[in-house]
Amino acid sequence: MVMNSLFASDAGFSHEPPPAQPLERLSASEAAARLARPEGRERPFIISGMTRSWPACRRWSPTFFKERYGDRSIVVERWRSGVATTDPMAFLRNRYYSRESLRAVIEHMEAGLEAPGSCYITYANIFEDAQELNADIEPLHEQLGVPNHYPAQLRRWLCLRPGFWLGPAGTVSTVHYDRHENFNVQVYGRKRWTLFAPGDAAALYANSAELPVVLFSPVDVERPDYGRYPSFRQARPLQGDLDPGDVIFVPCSWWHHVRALEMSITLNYWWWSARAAWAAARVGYLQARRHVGLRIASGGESEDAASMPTE
Ligand SMILES: O=C(O)CCC(=O)C(=O)O
Repeated sequence: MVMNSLFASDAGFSHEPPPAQPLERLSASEAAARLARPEGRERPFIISGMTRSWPACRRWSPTFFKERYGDRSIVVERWRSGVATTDPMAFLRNRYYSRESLRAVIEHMEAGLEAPGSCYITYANIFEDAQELNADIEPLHEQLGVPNHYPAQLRRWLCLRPGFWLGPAGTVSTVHYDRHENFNVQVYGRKRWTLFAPGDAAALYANSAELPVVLFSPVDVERPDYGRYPSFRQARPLQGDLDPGDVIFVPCSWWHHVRALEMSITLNYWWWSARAAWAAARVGYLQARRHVGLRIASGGESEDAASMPTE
C-alpha cells in the first residue's frame, strides 16, 4: 500500500515527496520477540497500543500539566515568528531556547496565540522536579531495549533519562538522525512519523556543508525542492501515524521527520548500543571537521556548532 502525503498537493507535482510505504505495526508480544533477535533491530516498527494502560497515557494532558505543574519553569524551543518550520535551514537558523512557566507556555499553545509550530518543549527533564511522575511511566529502554542478559547496573548505565516533549499541532522536527537507539511513546495527541534508512543518506544530502549540524538533512521532505536536491527522488520513506499508547522503535542512525497532527505529549527513551557508540564517534568526527571548516572559512569568526535539539 502506498500512502499519500497530506502536505504535498498544493504546489503541484514538482514538490511531491517520493511515495511512502507504511511502517510495520506489531503487537507488544511480537515486538518483544522481534527485539530479542539482533537482526530484529535493523528496521523501525510501531508497537500498537503498547503503553495504553500506563497512568501517563490515561492521566496526562496539557490541562493536567497546566493545573498541577503550571508554576514550574521549563526550557522551550522557539522560532522567530514567520519561520516556515518545514524548511530545515530556516528551522536551524531561527531556533532559540528560553526558560518559561509551563502554565504560560501551555496557555499560549492552547489559545493558538503562537504561529503554528513556533513553540515546542523538547526532551525536557520534567522528572527532575516532579519525581512522582515516574510512577506514571515505565523504563521501556531498560525493559525491552538493552539486551536482558546484561547485568542490571550496566542496563541502567546504558539508558538515558526519558525526555518529555509537549507541543501544539503543527510542530515539526525536521529530518535528522540520532546517535542512540530510541523508543518514542505517544502519550497524548497524534503524530506522523516519516523515516528513511541510513542507506538513504546520499538522497538526503547528509553532511551538507549548508548546515551547521551534521545530524540534519537540508531537504524539506514534505515539500522537496528537486531543483536543488534531485537525488531525493531516490529516497524510500516509511510513514506511520502514532496514536496515544503507540510506541515507535527507531534504530540508531535512521533518519526521521516528525509532524504533530494534534497537540501532543511524547516521551522518548534513548539508550546506548555498540552501533550507537560507533555512530557517536563518527558524528563527533564529522562535527569537529565541520566546525574547523566553518572557522577557517569565516577567518575564525564562526559561531560554535548549533546545539542539537534532540540531545
Ligand atoms: O517528536 C518529535 O518531534 C521528535 C522526536 C525525536 O526526534 C526523537 O525522539 O528522536
